[in-house]
Amino acid sequence: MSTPVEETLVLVKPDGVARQLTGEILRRIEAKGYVIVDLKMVQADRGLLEQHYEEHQGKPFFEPLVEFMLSGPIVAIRLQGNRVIEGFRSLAGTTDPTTAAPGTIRGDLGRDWGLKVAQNLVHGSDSPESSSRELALWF
Ligand code: DAT
Ligand code: MG
Repeated sequence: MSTPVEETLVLVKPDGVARQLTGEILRRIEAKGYVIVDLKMVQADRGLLEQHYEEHQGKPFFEPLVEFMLSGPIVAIRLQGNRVIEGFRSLAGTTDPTTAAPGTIRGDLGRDWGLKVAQNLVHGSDSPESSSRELALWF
């Protein structure tokens, strides 16, 4: 059985850019064999972030999340490969960086800084519907 080629949106969040981990994160993505189709550095605005995180509106971490994402530049990546949506989520690790598995981006490079929002270095789309929606927002 063959699997379709997919695209996903990856973001290196402001903590990843500020900590100069963009190269390390791209290295892991490329070492896995996924193809970087497009890439840019962006300073997001509130409107973009509110749309990007619309599923989280009303949650207690929503406003700190938007403020964090506004705090510095973000590297946005259009990534392509077979099953890349779940594959990148697996590379990234689970949301909480303290307990994300070692070997993952969040597990190896992230930690809890005692802030109101999980600063977990990367975003990856969670479904084909999300990836289409998010790629249209960012690219
Ligand atoms: P993911 O980024 O793993 O898809 P998510 O979509 O549930 O996670 O949440 C989006 C971001 O919001 C997440 O990367 C970090 C932050 N976040 C999520 N749940 C949180 C919580 N309980 N406390 C603080 N920040 C949280
Ligand atoms: Mg998510």
